[in-house]
Amino acid sequence: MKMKAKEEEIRIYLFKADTVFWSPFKFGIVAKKDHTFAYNYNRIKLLSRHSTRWILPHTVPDNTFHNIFSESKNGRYVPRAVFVDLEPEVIDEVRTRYYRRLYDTWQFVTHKEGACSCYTRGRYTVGKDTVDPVIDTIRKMAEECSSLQGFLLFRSFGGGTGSGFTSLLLERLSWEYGKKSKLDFSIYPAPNVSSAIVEPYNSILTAPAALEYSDCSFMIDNKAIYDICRDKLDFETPRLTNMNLLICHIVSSITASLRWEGSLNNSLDGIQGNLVPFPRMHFPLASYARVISVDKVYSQQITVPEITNACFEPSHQMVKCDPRHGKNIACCMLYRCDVVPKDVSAAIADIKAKRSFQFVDWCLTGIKAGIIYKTPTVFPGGDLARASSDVCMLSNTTAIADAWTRLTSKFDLMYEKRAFVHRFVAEGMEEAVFSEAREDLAALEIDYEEMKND
Ligand SMILES: Nc1nc2c(ncn2[C@@H]2O[C@H](COP(=O)(O)OP(=O)(O)OP(=O)(O)O)[C@@H](O)[C@H]2O)c(=O)[nH]1
Ligand SMILES: [Mg+2]
Repeated sequence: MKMKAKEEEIRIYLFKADTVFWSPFKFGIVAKKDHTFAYNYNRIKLLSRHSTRWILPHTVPDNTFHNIFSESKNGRYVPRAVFVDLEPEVIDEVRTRYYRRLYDTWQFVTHKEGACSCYTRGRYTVGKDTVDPVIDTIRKMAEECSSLQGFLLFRSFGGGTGSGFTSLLLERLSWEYGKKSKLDFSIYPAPNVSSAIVEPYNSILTAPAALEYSDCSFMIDNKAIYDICRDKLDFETPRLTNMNLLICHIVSSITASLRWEGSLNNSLDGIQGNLVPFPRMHFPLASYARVISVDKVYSQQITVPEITNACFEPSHQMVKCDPRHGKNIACCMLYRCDVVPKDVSAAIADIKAKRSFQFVDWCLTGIKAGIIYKTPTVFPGGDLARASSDVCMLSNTTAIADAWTRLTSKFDLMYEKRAFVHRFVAEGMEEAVFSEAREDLAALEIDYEEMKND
């Protein structure tokens, strides 16, 4: 079957740990090794070092991979990604190690010194010198696209680069590519995995830019991910690598419809069109099933009602909050499986009948479902067992406000004492920026509250 070429997207990685930098892409590629990305034999060989299966170029069915790969002059297919950090060390890991051959050197942009977990350094001082080279790199990549649809950013809320520099970058992207979609995957800080005490400050300070310039933000709460790895994958103390591999599955599931033909969320615009009725309320809660460890799996078969039900369990959510205390503004379920639509409809009807899943009155569509007829794959040697199907539920629920409230309470506790504020002000930021950001968040919390009581 000949499929239409999809519009291109550019992925921008601002994460810290080396694995996160490349693993979403690495996974994305491995996820498709049976089909599309088998194109360049050398590359597949490179990617499949854990795998015994070899893929031949003639298995490539179409050119849909162009949306996330560009073809270089020598016929290599290179992920359309830019890796950015204010310090060089972390990206050097990617630059110098095994996966370096996936990329061209100009795709890595680093500065000499990091933002030291300080929003102000990321945005106003160190970051200011880096933003132009980053924009130049993105422009170069964008010029190679025939029809750029937008950007996916991967960053943390808590880091100085993730918060400060990303705010600046979002602003610049909006100037340069006003109409293009910008979606972000943002790591939400958790005390047990956190590296800095000021993460609530950074998270709140970056919120105004996220509210204004990002079209849709998927928050990934490190505490939620940590708990899933501990409880479902049986890691006593999950490491970032374990957490990142799980995040890869979620990113892969949310973005599957961008890579493959499906009935729902076929473009970045489509995702926000289905999930974001109001521009500021753009923080859908993602829930993912099925997560089962390789050691526990007895059968690869799993039923549609099982995975559908699992998505409504708090233990499968990517952000800790209680959707039973909120109302849904929009909801999509993205299946990857070989099932027929009627099974999906029946599973969803069953959920509606059994559970209290409240929608705002004016949401007439209820739960929308889309199916991608590709079974999910797993990262070779990874923690998750292979499954015949998976599902990601994206619900724009007012309950996500709980996550913001947790951050604002921590912010308030510290800011009341002006703790650490001098560090931010010393870098040249007006102290008023703190209160302005906090007010913006207060307004968002009120918006969610009003929507819930509507
Ligand atoms: N899930 C996950 N979280 C991470 C990873 N690396 C860092 N974090 C979290 O991200 C937050 C800190 O962000 P970093 O990525 O270290 O910071 P940064 O954006 O590089 O900013 P600076 O280093 O301050 O310039 C903390 O909450 C960490 O727990 C990772 O690989 N996976
Ligand atoms: Mg860093």
